[in-house]
Amino acid sequence: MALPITCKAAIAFGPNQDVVIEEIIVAAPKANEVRVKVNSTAVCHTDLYTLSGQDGEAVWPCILGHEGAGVVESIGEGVTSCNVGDHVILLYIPECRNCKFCKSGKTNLCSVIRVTQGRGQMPDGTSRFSLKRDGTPVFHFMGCSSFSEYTVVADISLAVVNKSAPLGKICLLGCGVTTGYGAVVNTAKVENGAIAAVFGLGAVGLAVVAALKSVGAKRIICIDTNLAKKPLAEFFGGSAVEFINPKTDIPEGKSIQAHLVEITTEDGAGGVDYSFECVGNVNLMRAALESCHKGWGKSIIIGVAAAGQEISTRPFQLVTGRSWMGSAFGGVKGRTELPGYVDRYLQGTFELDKFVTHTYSGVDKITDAIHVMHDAAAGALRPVITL
Ligand code: NAD
Ligand code: AHE
Ligand code: ZN
Repeated sequence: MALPITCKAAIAFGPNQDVVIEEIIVAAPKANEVRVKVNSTAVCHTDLYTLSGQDGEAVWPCILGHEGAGVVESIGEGVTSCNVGDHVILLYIPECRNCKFCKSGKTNLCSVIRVTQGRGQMPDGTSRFSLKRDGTPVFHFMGCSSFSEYTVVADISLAVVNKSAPLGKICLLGCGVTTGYGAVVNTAKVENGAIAAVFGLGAVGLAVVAALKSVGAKRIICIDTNLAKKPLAEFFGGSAVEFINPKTDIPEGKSIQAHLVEITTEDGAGGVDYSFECVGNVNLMRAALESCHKGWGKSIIIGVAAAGQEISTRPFQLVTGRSWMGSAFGGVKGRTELPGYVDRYLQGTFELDKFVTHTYSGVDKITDAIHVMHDAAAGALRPVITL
């Protein structure tokens, strides 16, 4: 029987505050739960978003982090899907293989533990984390909480992967890179020769760019307010990339959508076949939709907008054949598909290394990693912390 573990974690006590490194007690895993020694975690923009107070589901204090990989330390009663010592990637979208969603064959949005996960709880409605100093319970986050040396997750929230893969790289498959890649191949189903626009070139947007290149997109029009992203776009997208800084490259008084339609006009009609919003800005979501070609253009929302915000456009945009879609974790079923992504990384056919722009050692450095994600001049895609 596993015993509680004392370790360090980065605690988020409230919005717009630095996380605080504290000793915590991590309880033993209960039935159908797994305790993981987190080896590596990256920081995703969504961690910043929740820490900024824009996430309507935030609960405090909590342990953020959801791009994590580690080693199974102990398992609770009834766990059969993994063993102690297995290497795993944490999954914020679990895969139970038994709920209405999993069985539909239409979505990756397994919903069996979504309600408790959104409340920062384990499936039984309680937490496995508490502060060592006074026993205060600490909430979980996105079913992962990777900003801790040890975490407890549901057994359906883990992908067991090849042990030879470096955990400091494959932790990225827990969110951003997989999301961008999957949005192209699973959600949009982009075909060879397509014209696409990508709004926002963080790790998510650049993973979209890489996937567009891999499926043979003819033009990959990249839009970012940070010029430093241009060489990265060219690295991931090659010669198909065109870069637009909307602050400097668009004629005065012209919208980005009007510009995109103009530069793609052929035979009297213009617009991109596919657009991807990878920022979380509702104005850009509209621009992305309205950049699409009449009759068939598809716009995929990936960015997460602040609680309470809404999107709008003239319904005529949809009546005339454009589609507005969304993508969570790129439509990827984590337990089934991530082991294959890891194998492709090991074979050299799936890029991860170039997304790791900053590395840190020790849980104490999570604050620095969060700060670097906020610093546009640092050009961070993914800071990875080895715990
Ligand atoms: P990031 O902060 O690393 O990158 C955002 C990029 O957008 C930056 O390059 C920034 O310069 C650019 N940008 C900001 N404002 C802009 C504007 N007005 N016009 C053009 N570019 C602009 O973020 P990330 O980690 O790549 O995540 C991107 C978004 O995707 C976030 O909203 C995140 O929460 C969301 N996300 C969603 C999923 C999902 O499953 N749907 C998964 C991961 C992340
Ligand atoms: N808590 C937010 C929702 C945030 C959101 O949309 N999350 C994405 C993943 S972002 C990963 O970096 C997602 O997968 N959503 C599906 C889900 O079930 O949460 C809010 O607005 O309340
Ligand atoms: Zn994320």
